[in-house]
Amino acid sequence: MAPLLCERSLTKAASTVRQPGYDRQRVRRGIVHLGLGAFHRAHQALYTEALIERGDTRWGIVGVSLRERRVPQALAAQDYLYSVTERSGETAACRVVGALRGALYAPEAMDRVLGAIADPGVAVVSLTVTEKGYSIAPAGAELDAGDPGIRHDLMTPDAPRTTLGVLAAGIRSRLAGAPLTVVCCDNMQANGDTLRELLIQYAEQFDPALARRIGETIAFPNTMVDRIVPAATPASLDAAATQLGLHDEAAIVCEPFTQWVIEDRFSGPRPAWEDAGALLTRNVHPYEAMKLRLLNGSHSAIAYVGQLRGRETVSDAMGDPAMAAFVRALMTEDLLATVTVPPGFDVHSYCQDLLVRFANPTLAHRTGQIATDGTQKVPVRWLPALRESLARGIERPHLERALAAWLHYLATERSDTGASLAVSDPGAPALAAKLRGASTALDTVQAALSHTSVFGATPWPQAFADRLAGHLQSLRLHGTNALLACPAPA
Ligand code: CS2
Repeated sequence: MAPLLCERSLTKAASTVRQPGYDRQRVRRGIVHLGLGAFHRAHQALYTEALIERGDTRWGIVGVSLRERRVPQALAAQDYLYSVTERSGETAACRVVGALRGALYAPEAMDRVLGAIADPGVAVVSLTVTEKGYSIAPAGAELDAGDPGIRHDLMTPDAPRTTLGVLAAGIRSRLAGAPLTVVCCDNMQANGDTLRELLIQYAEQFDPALARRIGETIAFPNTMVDRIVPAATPASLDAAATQLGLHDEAAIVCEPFTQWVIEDRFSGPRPAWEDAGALLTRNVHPYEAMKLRLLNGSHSAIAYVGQLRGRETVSDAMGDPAMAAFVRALMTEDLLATVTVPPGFDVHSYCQDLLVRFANPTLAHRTGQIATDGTQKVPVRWLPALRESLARGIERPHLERALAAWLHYLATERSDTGASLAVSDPGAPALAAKLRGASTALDTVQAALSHTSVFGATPWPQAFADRLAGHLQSLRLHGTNALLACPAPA
């Protein structure tokens, strides 16, 4: 096997690999990042890497993993170095990233995590902890008071285990005068505003002065982040090792595309991420809604319909003509009609580009990965578009089909051919139990729509429920071919 990637082995990397062109020892710690998954390492960390390359050594990153031991452990063994390989068609570009200056596994290093957040040299805490990492009741921006992690943290706020608990405890031990900006980079609506609300709601329950301080002194800019970064697999690690010439346990393979739009609302110093290609703007909302609906909304449809049709990856799904036609119509007719396009933005090319990105065969982005946590994702990606449309008396036939596919997926956990599907979503069992407790298609739909933590408390129109029931019934009788109105897949 090739040697392991680390400072000493860098000289043995393939000559085509780009390496950090700066002295890593001079890089100070200026950012704490919670959620050390592949997305952060292939997205925000690369924007920061570009600034360090330009000579701004203030923004080294301390990465924190709240749940997963494997990644921080692998990174520590590699001097916090890892590689990113961008792949599309025949081209692959591999680089080694040096911006990480530490990687902590929070359950075993909580003092150091809180110390890092409290460090006055740190001016930014950023997050990618996924939608379910915020202890949020998905239908609104409310703290889920029943979340066992939150209940635990409220009993012992200085020994927290949730994202909100860790953030609050870190901020509590920070000097009151040291400015801080918290940059949420997860796929939620108004992600910064939402996180601010949740953190205040949490802190109010044990330290009202802290809640006030969070509300008055800390900035929470909204952001839109975009890059398709599939979870690593043995095959992607092999592909990366071939490019790198070294063995890398934390290697990432992703698409070349990347985009970051950040609301220009910081408290204290900030990295000049615009110099690395980010867009700093006064209003992120149009970008965020556009991306959440067109990209993530289509992705979720690809995931559930794809799982039912036995399509393992997004590119397999896009190679299925019936699905490709369905996804195009869903995106460019139903979802696009609900989006307010940012001024001067060419949304039609954006959609075409999305379809090309989805078809990228070298990524092997698993539909099963995107299908996770639907009870958190669907309320963000589909339901606002549906609500707004129905309120104006407009039907969204493709989106309604996608929703029926999700309910069928949850209720049956079986593909069209009867293969069992692994549903991974902590919120799913409660909803699935209600779906399975109903008998007719209409009863099943009514049971779903009355699950208020996902579908909200405002009633949905009866005609909408009837249409959903019709789709669910055809799924039950004839599978997704009937739903997509197409001949049997090859
Ligand atoms: C995907 C996203 O897993 C998912 O739910 O829709 O991770 C998606 O790949 C990114 O948001 C792309 O920017």
